Amino acid sequence: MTTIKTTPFEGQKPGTSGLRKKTKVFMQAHFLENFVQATFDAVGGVHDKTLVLGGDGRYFGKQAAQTILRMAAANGAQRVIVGQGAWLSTPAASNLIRTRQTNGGIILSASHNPGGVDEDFGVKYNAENGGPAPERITNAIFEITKTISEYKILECEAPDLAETGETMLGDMVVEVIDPVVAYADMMEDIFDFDALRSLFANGFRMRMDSMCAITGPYAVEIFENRLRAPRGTVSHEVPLEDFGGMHPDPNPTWAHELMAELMGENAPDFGAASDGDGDRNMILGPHTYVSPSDSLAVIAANAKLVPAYQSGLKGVARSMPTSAAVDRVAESLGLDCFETPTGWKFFGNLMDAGRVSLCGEESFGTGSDHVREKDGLWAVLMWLNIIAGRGQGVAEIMSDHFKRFGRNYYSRHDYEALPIEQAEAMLGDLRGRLKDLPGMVVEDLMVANADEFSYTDPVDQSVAEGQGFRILFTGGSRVVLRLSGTGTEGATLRIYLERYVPGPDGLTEDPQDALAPIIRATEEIVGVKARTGRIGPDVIT
Ligand code: VG1
Ligand code: CO
Repeated sequence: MTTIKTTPFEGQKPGTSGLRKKTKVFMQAHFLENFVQATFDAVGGVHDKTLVLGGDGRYFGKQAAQTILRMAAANGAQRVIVGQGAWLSTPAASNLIRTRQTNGGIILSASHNPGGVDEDFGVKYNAENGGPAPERITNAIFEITKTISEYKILECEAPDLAETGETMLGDMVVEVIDPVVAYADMMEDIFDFDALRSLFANGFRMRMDSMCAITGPYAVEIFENRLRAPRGTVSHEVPLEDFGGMHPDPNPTWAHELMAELMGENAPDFGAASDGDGDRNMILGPHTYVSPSDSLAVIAANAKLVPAYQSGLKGVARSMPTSAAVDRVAESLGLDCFETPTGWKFFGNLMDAGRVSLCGEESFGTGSDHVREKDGLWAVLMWLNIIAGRGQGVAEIMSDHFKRFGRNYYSRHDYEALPIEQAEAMLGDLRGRLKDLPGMVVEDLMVANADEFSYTDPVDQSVAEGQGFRILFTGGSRVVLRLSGTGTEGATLRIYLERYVPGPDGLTEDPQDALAPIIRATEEIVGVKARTGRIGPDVIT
């Protein structure tokens, strides 16, 4: 074992999903090592502990895994369970941490950010409940990175991770496992696989776009092997180090091939995509796009059709910027509904305490208490099970839902790579004007209330402040503004727009049209285009 002297690095606070940086930054001498040692130290060391390790297959992932194995061994870990080829989707890693009762795990991914030597890499630590590290751990990691002076590593070759089985690395067991089997088995326990097999046997056509990222092997095993959907149902099914140049972010902009297929002639009955590390999902029907907020609401309303949720949900939760569509379902079903800050870690406490079983975010994230991360393929299977149970297609399910609950027209506008100072000044200025906004009339809208969201965790009473600006208009429309915590270039401003229209009529308008007055009012109040000189958002979802 060698102890290598090092210098503190210009760390950044790990955000809601660990540390994300350009790959070349992680590849600098000692950078990855410093961050990993800081992580080990922040959790009280890894002596005698068991960890899970794997990632989304992106460039540098396997090399990073080998370095981490050598460090874990030098730090006295007892065992590391690692996916073959260093592959594990985020939800599969969460499942392994839980079912193998390990002390935690390290996931190598920058999620939906592009991969490759000139793109992004990321490292995140998940705690023993299988969920993203809570703030107390990420804060400790950050503090340690500022003073770290050495790290421990074994000077030896690490296993190549090509074959499953156990080998020794120093005194530590390296257990290489098939990354897919345990996850696919869990899905078989949750869903009615017989009903889904009949769906496919009766000619139901699906397209699953894995976007050259980690869900490919999982999707092939689940949909094609176990559910016997035709070969070729899963496209871009081989994980590639640069995701084949794709941007594995399942939204209409980046999953444009899938969009074109589902919006075109001879569209299949169902379409879905997932992101780099497999925790996000997008749901489509022929000529139908399901917004993530609506997807959460539909899943909540129909969960009882799925065996694992037959006896009902414990409660539901959504992040604050997510639309209130699920709130209406919760109200009608008599369920508790929690509103949390952005980021999956806030759901963990609620799930651990047995208060909620279903959670979702507007950013294409949906999941349940089967793991402690959002889960892309789980959401796709929820939809398939609901389609099979109701005997309806996606468009019919949506229109029935809107008739019953009304529709929360919703859209998110992202302005990417803004100069950080400019973005911060704009929101700082808004913060100063919040108290003057109520009563202001713009367009035909009057501001009813404006504040900055702060959250007190109902389980441990911890407080998270500064979680986004909310401007509420009379009549229930609203706009939320916040800066991204996961971008790696400049600042990304996210503007979340929402307007509720009760059913049963008038619910087929294009969301951008339905939201046009709120979009104009936001520009008048905040002046995003005026202050940034941009002509419009970079990404609209
Ligand atoms: C984004 C999303 C947020 C999500 C986070 C991690 O964060 O908006 O809802 O929890 O990504 O998702 P931000 O701070 O950039 O808005 V993932 O799939 O990247 O782990
Ligand atoms: Co992700």
